[in-house]
Amino acid sequence: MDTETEGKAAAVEEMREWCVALPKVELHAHLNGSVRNSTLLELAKHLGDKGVIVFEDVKDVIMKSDRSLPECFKLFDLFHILTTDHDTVTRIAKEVVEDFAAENVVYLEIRTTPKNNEAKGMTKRSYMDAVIKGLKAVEDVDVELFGSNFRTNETLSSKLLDGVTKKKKIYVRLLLSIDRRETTSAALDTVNLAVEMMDQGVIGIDLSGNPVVGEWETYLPALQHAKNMGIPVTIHCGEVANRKEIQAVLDFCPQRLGHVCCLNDVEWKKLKSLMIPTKMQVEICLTSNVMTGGAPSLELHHFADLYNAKHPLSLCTDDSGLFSTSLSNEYYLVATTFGLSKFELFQLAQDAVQFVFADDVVKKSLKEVFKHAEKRLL
Ligand code: 6MZ
Repeated sequence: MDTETEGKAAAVEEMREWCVALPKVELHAHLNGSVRNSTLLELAKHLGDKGVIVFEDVKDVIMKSDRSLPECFKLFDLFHILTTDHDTVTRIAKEVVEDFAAENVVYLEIRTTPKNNEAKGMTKRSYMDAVIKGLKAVEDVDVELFGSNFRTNETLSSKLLDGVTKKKKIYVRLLLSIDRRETTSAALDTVNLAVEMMDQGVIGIDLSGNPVVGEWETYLPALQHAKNMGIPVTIHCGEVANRKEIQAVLDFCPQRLGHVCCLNDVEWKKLKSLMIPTKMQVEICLTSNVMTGGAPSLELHHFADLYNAKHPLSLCTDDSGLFSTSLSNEYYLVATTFGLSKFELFQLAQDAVQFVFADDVVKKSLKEVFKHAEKRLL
């Protein structure tokens, strides 16, 4: 390698490490889309040995790196076969938090679809209990879920007495997803479950699922119920060019929108101008959008347009496992594709604090995290 190439490689490495060290806020991460490939392969092997699936076929599908939008939803059906029993749900929830914390995500909103599965004795409630059990099982980092730490003071202080260095801390909150395949009644069940679990780390509702399936009118009563109950809502919007639905979503005015890929000029204008009471924040998922064709390329991604218009946005992974990305990588991509400086990347990460669904106490403590990090990173 000549000196120039070596210098370039060192600069890339330095920038990647800086993006990992940057404290980050993740607002759009689907639980089952964020599962480690190694875990999926292990689960597939286990089901293969039991004759439930053909491991070799599944292995190739898991390891494939390019995925179209329809392929993603076929894959989710496979993931759900692999992951949907209580113990596995607990395991993946634990691992997903560990993975985000390892790359310095300091606040994580995980969204997941509560699932009924009679064969496994699973109800939407027991599914969510299994998720929460997983969050409580994390040991490498301190997980803050309810506004107070899980671990008792006794355990914490004994760790300090043992001379163990202070652990990283991550705030985790849960959003319950309504799958577009669900009926009005099932969607309402999910919102009612969110109401029931508001004191257990659940803080919002998401509408997601295959964008070519289902009708807006089916979910509207549940989304309206969430709104009436004061539960924050985020909606996947414009993953495909469904003009009627994009219009309806913009009229509904959720607090946040995911993706917003296929908006036309009038819809862009509307999104940028609506103030009810503030602008709707956009969860930007670069890698996901490019892989699934929602954006033609990284360079032509609508991030640039929204960023230049100073529209509120945050970088997110969507499905870090499925798309082999990480939140640090998404920041790195923004730096290298759009030329943002470290100062601008820091601002972008810090600004995401304003859009978390958690309360002002959490926001205040996250602002402190960034204040401390600023001295170190800039
Ligand atoms: C729409 C998506 C998605 O809920 O089982 N999901 N919905 N667009 C996307 N972009 C690619 N990525 C994930 O996580 C998996 C579920 O999240 C939704 C789909 O409904 C998928 O089945 P959970 O934890």
